[in-house]
Amino acid sequence: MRTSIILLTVVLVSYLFVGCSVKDEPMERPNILFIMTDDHSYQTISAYNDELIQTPNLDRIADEGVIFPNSFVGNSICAPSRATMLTGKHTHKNGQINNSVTFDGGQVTFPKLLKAAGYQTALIGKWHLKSNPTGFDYWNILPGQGQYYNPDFIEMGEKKRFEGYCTTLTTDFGLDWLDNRDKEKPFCLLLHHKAPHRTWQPDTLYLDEFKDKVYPVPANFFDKYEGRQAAMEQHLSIRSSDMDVNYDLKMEDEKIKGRFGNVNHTARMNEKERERWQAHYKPITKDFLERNLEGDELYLWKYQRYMRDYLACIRSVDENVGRVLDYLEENGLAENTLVVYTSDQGFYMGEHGWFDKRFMYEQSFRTPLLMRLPKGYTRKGEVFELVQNIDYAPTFLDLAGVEIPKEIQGKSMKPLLIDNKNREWRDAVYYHYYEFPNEHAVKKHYGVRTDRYKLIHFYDDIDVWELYDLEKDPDEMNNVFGKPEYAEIQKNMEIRLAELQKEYDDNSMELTENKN
Ligand code: SGN
Ligand code: CA
Repeated sequence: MRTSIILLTVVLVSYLFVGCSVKDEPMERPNILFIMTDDHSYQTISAYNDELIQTPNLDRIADEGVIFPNSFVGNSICAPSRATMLTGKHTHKNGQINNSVTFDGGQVTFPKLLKAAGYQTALIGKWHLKSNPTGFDYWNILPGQGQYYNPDFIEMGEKKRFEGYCTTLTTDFGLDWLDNRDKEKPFCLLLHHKAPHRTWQPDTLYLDEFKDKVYPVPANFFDKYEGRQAAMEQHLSIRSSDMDVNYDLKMEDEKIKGRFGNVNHTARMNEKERERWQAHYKPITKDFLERNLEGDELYLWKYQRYMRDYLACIRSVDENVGRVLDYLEENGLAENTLVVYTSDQGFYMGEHGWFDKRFMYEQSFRTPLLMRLPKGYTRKGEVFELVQNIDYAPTFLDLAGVEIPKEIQGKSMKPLLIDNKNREWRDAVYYHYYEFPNEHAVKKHYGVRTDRYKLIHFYDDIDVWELYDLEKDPDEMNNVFGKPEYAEIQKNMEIRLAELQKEYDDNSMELTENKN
């Protein structure tokens, strides 16, 4: 009797133990839903910063999962960033150094490897890589930059126009695909939005919601760029005609001479949309003409208009992310799906007086990254490690149990997602931007960032170094390169930069440098 009780206890305890440990194991082959927007700044997600807009649905991902305050890109512009996330390699390795070249779709990408491993793969929305997508069972993409209103989509090679607003349509197509997928297989869906890309055209339903909002002006809006030549010579200023009153801010009147002629913003709209648009913008245009603003007053007016349009675009993004999260919950997919939300890069919301991206300064080097984790991944809250868009591909492969190819330069974030224990991680991230000379005139540059310091070298038609102490100078106003008190730090950062260029095998500055 006693022996059988002991035996029974042993069996029970081991059953419980095994049962528990199985339950706690990170789940294998989770679904992957990779949502990416275009030019969405972390400053305009309330989980990061709640001073500009409330984004309850994006926050849901962070609240139920993790948020990365130190998430970066390797080259802050669209096509390069997309090629990086597909290949897990910096742009000098995947060839997509700027927006102009065509992506080599013959390369190894994570969708191809997932597909080969039995995942169903789909890409819906913005693509921008010129060559046709490879590695997807299904694709339905926007041509080029895409259109906000009644946009064209190219579905598996066939172009068709659709009625509706781009962010909503992209989501509709994503939900349709989820509904009709082969439910026997895990899925990997890339849902990639056009919004909130320039020229920030909101759903006409949400225009008025932001009309009377007044946004705080960044402390360095009137930056004079002292000691920062490349920052001085850019063309991404709200305080100049770089941001055009007609083209960007939608003031249409024969008295307003835009840089690109008088652009008709309602060309693709249906009658209802056009009516709502006119009802919103006409009184604003009238008021603008009457006030005859100049100088700083004009710049501040432009900033407020820019913010309102941009944030109204985010309003739709947030609502549509909510629709997808609801779908996952209603269809029993919340527990076995990794949900990732990110942007192809960050964006300036008036910091330094700017819009756009490209620079290695914080607002455009950083990109939002939120994840809701599948069952068994118990990490919660902020993950402070320095992560980068080279890390997405290896992370997805690792979660799916697929071997990570040696050529991939990123690191799997899987260990960071398992629990709240500290893990070994990298101490620095690398950056290299090439698109010069081009629109916005941001010089070529490369650099390194640690948790506290950033070293940048602007090159090509310029030879300027910058060093920032991000703890003392988070707004990057004070270039301390060459200052004696930073000599030691500068030396260490130079060494770290050379090490990273060796590690990532980057000598592309020599290849691309304009020698004339
Ligand atoms: C367009 C925009 C630029 C923007 C680039 C790259 N001009 O050319 O402002 O920097 O795209 O953006 S626009 O007049 O067409 O709006 S990216 O995100 O696609 O790389
Ligand atoms: Ca972009």
